[in-house]
Amino acid sequence: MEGLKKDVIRHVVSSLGSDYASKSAYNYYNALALAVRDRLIDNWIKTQRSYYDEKAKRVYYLSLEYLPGKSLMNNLHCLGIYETARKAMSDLGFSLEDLAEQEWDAGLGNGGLGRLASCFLDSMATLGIPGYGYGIRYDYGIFHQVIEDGKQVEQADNWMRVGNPWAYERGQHLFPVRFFGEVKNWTDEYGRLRHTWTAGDTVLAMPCDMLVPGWDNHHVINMRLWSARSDVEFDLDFFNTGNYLGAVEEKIFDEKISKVLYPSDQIEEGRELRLKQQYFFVTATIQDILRRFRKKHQDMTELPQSVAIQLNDTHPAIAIAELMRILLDEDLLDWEVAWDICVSTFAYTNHTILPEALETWPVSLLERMLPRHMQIIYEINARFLREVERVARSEDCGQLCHRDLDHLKQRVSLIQERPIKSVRMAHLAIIGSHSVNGVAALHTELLKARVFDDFQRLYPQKINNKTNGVTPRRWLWSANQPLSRLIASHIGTGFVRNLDELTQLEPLAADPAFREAWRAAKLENKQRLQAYIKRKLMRELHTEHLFDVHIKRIHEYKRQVLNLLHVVTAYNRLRHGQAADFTPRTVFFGGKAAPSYFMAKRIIHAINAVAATVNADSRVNDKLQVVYLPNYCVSQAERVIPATELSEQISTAGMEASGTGNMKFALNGALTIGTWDGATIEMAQAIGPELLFIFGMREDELVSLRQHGYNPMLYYHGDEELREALDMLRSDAFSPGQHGLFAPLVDNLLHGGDRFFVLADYRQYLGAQQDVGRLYLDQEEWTRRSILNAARMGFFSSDRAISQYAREIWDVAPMAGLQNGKGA
Ligand code: NBY
Repeated sequence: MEGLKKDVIRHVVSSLGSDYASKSAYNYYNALALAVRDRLIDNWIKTQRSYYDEKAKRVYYLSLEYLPGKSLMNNLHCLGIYETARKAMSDLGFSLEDLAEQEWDAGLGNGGLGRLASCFLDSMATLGIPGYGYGIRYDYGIFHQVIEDGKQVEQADNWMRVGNPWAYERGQHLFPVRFFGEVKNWTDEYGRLRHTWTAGDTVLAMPCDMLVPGWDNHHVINMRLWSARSDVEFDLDFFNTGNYLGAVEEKIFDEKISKVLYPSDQIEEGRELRLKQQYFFVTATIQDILRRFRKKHQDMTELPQSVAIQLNDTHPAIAIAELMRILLDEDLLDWEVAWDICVSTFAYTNHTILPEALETWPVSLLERMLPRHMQIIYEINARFLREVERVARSEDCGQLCHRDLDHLKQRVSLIQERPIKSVRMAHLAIIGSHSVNGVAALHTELLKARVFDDFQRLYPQKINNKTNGVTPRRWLWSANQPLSRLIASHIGTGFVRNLDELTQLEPLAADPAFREAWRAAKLENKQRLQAYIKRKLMRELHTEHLFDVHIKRIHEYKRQVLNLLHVVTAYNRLRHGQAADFTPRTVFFGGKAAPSYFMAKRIIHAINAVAATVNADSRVNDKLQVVYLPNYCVSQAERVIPATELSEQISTAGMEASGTGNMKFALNGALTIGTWDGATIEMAQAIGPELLFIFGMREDELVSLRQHGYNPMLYYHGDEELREALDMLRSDAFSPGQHGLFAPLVDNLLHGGDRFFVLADYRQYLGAQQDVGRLYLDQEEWTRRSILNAARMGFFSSDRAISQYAREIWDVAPMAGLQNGKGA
C-alpha cells in the first residue's frame, strides 16, 4: 500500500505538475489512474512479447464503436489491488468512490453493439486469447443527454478536454490514408495488367492505445483507437507558396474525420463523412495488422493461419475490399489466391434484421472516394454472380427458369439498383467471410430463414449462432459489491472467472437466512440508488416500492410506449379507486434517442409528461412514481442495474437481435418481464420460463397476424382501458395547453399500422404486470426466484461467447499457462 501511495504522490507532482498538498480529487484520480497504468504496462509488454515469441494466431476485433465506460474500478479489481487502493486513498484523505466519480465515461459507442465489443475485449484478456480491439478515438463520443421541459437536449461530450490518463498516444507511428484520386491501369514488364491508386488526399492515422487487463492473470491486451492527423505539416509546398492559413484550414478539415461518433443506432445515416471514418479506420487497421504479420512471415498465403479478423457488423466491411486491394496491387497475388486469403481471414457478425439498419453506400460516392475499391467490388460481384449461376444450374432443384435465376441474382447481388445504385455492405460481408453469425438463437434463425435466406441456400455452412454474453467482472463483481461479497462468502470467488459456478447458489434459494441476506444486498443497492437520485435529481425514492426499470436506447421496436401505456393504465386505476391491491412501484425509464429520430424524441417527451402528472398527483404518488433517468450510460447502468427488481425486455418478438441488458439485470437478481425475443428466450430456457414473466405474441404469430391483416383499431375499440389511455395521450391530459403534442405517437399506433404491435400485446402485458405485482407481495417467493435467476445465468457470460468464437470461428486457443488464472 505504501508503494501505491508513493506512486500516486509522485504522479501528482511529476506527471501532473501539482502540489500534492492541494487535495484536488481530480488530480488524485488522475495520479491514481497513472499509477495503475504503470502496473498494467509491464504486463502489457510481456503479453505482447509472448505473442510475438510464440507466433500466436491473433484475433482482431474491428468495431466502429466501443463503450468501455469508466476504467478505474474495473482495473483495480482485475489487478487485485482494490482494497489496497481503497486504504491508500483513504490515508491520503479520499474515498475511492469519490475519486472514481472524477472519471469521464469513455462513450465511444451508441449502445449494445459498442458495449458488446468492450465485454468481448474483457473476455479475451481474461481467457488469454491474443486479441486486439481496433476502433476510432472520437474526440466527441455519444452526446450527453439533458432533459429540459421534458424534452431531450443533446450536449457535446467533450471527453478529451479532461484528458485521458489511461491512453498512450503514439504520435511517432503514423499510417497514411488516401481518399479520392484515381486508378491508373497499366501493363508491367511481364505483360500483367496492374492497377495503381494515386493522387487524391492523404490523411494520417495516429494510434492511441488503451490497455485492457484480464482478471487476475497478468494478461493485458490492447484496444487501439485511431485519431486523424493532418499531413499538411509535412506539405512544404503550402508554406513555400505562403498559404499558411490555407494549410491550417486544411489541417482542421482533415482532422474532422475522427471528430465525432455518429449518434444513430439502427438507422443508417449514409453520410460521406461516415464512409470516410469507416475507410480511415479500416485501412489503418489492416496496415497495422499486415505490418505485424510481415515481421514473422513472407508468404501472404499464411495469413489465415496467423490472423482472424472479426467484423462487428458491416461498418468495417470495406476491409474486405481493402485487403483485396493490397494483396492484388501491392503483393501482386492472383485474384483467386487473394480471394481465398480474404474469405479465410474474415468473419462477420450481424446485429440487426431491421431493414432500415442494413447499410448501403451509393456507387457514385464509392467511385469518387475509393475508386479502386469500387472496381474491386464490381469484380467480386461479377465472379460471385457467375458462381451463383453455376450453383443454381447444377442444383437438383435446378428447374430454375431464367426468370427465377435473374431474380435470384438481383436479390443476392452486391449492387442494388434502386432507389439509387448502391453497394449492399451486408452482401459484401457475407461473401467475403467464412463465417456469418447472429447474436442469439432466434436472430440467427431469422437470418437463415428470412433476411439472408438465399445465402443460406448458397452457403449452408456459413451462417451460425453465437449468443451474446456480458462480462461478470464489470457487471457483477465491480458493479455489485454487496451481492458479490454475499455470493463469494458461500461459494468462493471462482464465479468471477467461471460464471457457471453460480449454479452452486441453487440450493441456497431454499435457505431463509440466505434469502434474507440476498434481500439485504438488494436493499443496500436500492438505498445507494436512492442517495444518487436525491443528489442528482433532488427526488426522494421510496425503497419499499418495486423498482421497475426500462433502460436502453429509445426505439419504437423496443416499445417504451407499451410500458408507458401500462403506467397510464395503472394511474387510471389508482385514480378511479379500482386498484386496492396495487403493489407500489417506481417505474424508471432511461435512454437516448438518435437526434434525428423524431418519434423517439417524442416518446421521451411523453414519458416525462406522464411522469410529471403522476408524480404531482397526491392521490396516487405514494403508490406509483415515474422517474426519467437523464443521460443513460455505462456508469449509470452500473448503479441502476444492481438496484433493479424488475427488468423490462419488451421488444416486439423478432426485432431485438439479442439484447445484453436483459442478461446484466438477471445476473444481478432482477426478475424479467419480457417477450419471446432475442436472448431473453434463451434466458427463459436456461432459468425456467416459470421463473420469468414472459408474455406476448411470438414471432411466427406476428407474421401470420400481419399476413391476415393486423387492425390496431380492433384493439382500440375492444379494450376500454387501452382506449382511455390512448385518448388521454392524444388529448392534453399530460400536456396541458399543448393539445396534440403526443398525437403523432397515438396516430402512429392507430392509423400508422402499429408496425411494432404495441396494441396487440397490451392486454397480455397488463396481465403479466399483474402477476409481477402479486408475486412481489410474497417476498420469500420473489427472493427465491431472484436467486434462481442469477444462479442460472452462467451461460450468458461473455467468456462463454468468446470461447465459442475462438473455437468455432477463429481457430485460436488461449495462450498456454493463461487458461487458469495465473499467467506468465
Ligand atoms: O447490438 C444491438 C442490438 O440491437 C442488440 O439486440 C444486441 O444485443 C447488440 C449486441 O449484439 N445493436 C446495436 O447496438 N446497434 C448499434 O448501436 C448501431 C450503431 C450504429 C449503426 C447501426 C447500429 N450505424 O449504422 O451506424
